[in-house]
Amino acid sequence: MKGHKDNREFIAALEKTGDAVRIRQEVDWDMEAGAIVRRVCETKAPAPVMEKIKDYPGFRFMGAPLASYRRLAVSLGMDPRTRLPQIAEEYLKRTNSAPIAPVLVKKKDAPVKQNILLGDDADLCKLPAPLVHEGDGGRYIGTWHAVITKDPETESVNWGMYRQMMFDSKTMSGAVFPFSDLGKIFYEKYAPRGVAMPFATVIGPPPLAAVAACAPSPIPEPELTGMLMGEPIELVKCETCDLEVPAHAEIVIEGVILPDVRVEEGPFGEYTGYRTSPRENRITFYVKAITYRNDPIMTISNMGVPTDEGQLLRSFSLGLELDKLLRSQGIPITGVYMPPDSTHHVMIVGVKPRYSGIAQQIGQLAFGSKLGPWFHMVIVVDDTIDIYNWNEVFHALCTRCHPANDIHIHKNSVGTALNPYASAHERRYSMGSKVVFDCLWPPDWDPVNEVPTLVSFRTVYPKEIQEKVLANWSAYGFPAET
Ligand SMILES: Cc1cc2nc3c(=O)[nH]c(=O)nc-3n(C[C@H](O)[C@H](O)[C@H](O)COP(=O)(O)O)c2cc1C
Ligand SMILES: [Mn+2]
Repeated sequence: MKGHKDNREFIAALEKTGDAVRIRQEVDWDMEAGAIVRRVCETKAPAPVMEKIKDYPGFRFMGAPLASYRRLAVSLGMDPRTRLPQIAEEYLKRTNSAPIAPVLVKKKDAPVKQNILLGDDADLCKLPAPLVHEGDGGRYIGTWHAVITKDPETESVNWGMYRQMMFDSKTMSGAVFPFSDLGKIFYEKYAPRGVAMPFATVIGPPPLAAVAACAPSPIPEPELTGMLMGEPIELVKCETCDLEVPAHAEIVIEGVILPDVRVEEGPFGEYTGYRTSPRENRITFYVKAITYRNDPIMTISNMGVPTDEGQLLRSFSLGLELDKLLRSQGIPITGVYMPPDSTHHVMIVGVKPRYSGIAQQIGQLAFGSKLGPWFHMVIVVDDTIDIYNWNEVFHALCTRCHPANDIHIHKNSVGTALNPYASAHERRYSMGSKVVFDCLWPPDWDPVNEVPTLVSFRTVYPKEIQEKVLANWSAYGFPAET
C-alpha cells in the first residue's frame, strides 16, 4: 500500500469513496468557508473542496481533510469501511517498521516551485487566509500544515503543526508551547543566542505528512511520513534557507522566527471546543518567500466541538504512542483507546491485571511521558471490557471505581495553556492536574466469591443458549443488527 503523494491524489480517492464534495459556487474566505468546515465537522459530512474563493481567483480550499476514520483509512490506502482497531493495527505495523528516509528531488521536478514569490512580492495578503471563526484574532494561514525547522546542533528536522495567524503582510504569529519540539529548540538554542531561526510552513502537505506532523512520535517526521506512506516522501530545497519541504505540497511559506520579537496572536477557536487562550504576544514568523503550485489548494482545519481532524488524529496517535510506551515497559496492557469526543483528554487503557497498583503505574507513566501535557484523565479497565465501546467503559467507571479509593489525583503536573477547566493563572503557566480512574477489581478480592458477577448476555447464559438465540435472531422477527 502506497500513500498518496499529494493532496490532489488524496482528494480524487476521497471523491471515489464519497468522502469529499466539490463546491463550485463562490465561497467567501471571510467566515463562510469556516462555517462550512465547522458544520462538516459537527455533522460528520464529507470533506469540502471549494473551487472558487472570493477575491482569490485560482486558489482553492480543502476543509476537514482527515476529520473521520473513513478519511484516515483512505489516506493510508485502506478501505474506508475499515474498523478503527484494524486501522490502529496497520498504523502500529507501519510505525514499528524500519525508517524510510526522504529523497531529494530537483526544483524543476517539484510542483511546489511552479510559482515563486521573493522579497516584497512574498506578501501574505496574496494568500486566501480564512477568517475561520467569528471572534478569532485574525485570519489564520496555518491550521492544517507543518512548520519545518532544524535543530542547529543535531541537525535533526522537526515537522509540527503549530497554528499561525497572519499578523500583517510579512508576519505571522503563533502559540508554540514550550514543551513542543519547536518550542524546545527555539527557546533553548535560538532565542537566548539572539539568532533568527529558519522555518518553512507547508500548507496542503501530502495527507500522511500532516498525520506525521501532528503525531507525538519520537521518530523524526520525514522518516515517519515515509513509514506511513510505504515509500520515501519527495522533498525539495527551500529558496531562502537550508531546509527541505515536500515537493508536492500546495503552498510553502519560508522565513525566520525572530529571536527577540513577539507580536499579538489569538484568540482562536480551539480543539477543546472553546475559545480559551487570550490575545497575547507570541512567537513571530517573518516571511521571506512564498512558493506554490498552480491552482493551489489551501487546507483548513476548523477546530471546535468534535469532531475535527486534530481531535481525531491526535487521539488516534496519542493513544497508539501510549500503547507502545506501556508495552515497552512490560505493562500487561490489552490496548489503549482515546475517544476523539474527549478532545484528546481521556485515555482508556485495557489491562490484564496481575498485581496491585497497576492503574497508578499506568497513570504515572502516561502523565510522566512526553505525551502527558495533552491529556488529564486515564481510565483503566480490565480485559473483559471492550475499550472501544464507551457504553462498556462508562458502565465499568460507574460501577467498579470506588469514589474514595480508586480515584487518584495528581496535582502540579504539566498541562496545556488551553485547558478550559484551568484558571487563567494555571493556563498562563501550563499548570495541570491529572486523574486516574482505577476501574479494576481490588486485587485482594476473591474472583469467584467476592467479585460481583457481570449480568450480561455473554456472561450469564450457557454457550448453547447464546448460540441458539443468535442463530434465531431474525427468525424471531428482529431486524438485522449493524
Ligand atoms: C490543528 C492543530 C493545531 C495545533 N496547534 C498547536 C499550536 O499552536 N501550538 C502547539 O504547541 N501545538 C499545537 N498542536 C499540537 C502539535 O501539532 C503536536 O504536539 C504535534 O505532535 C507536534 O509535536 P512535536 O512538537 O512533538 O513535534 C496542534 C495540533 C493540531 C492538530
Ligand atoms: Mn516533532
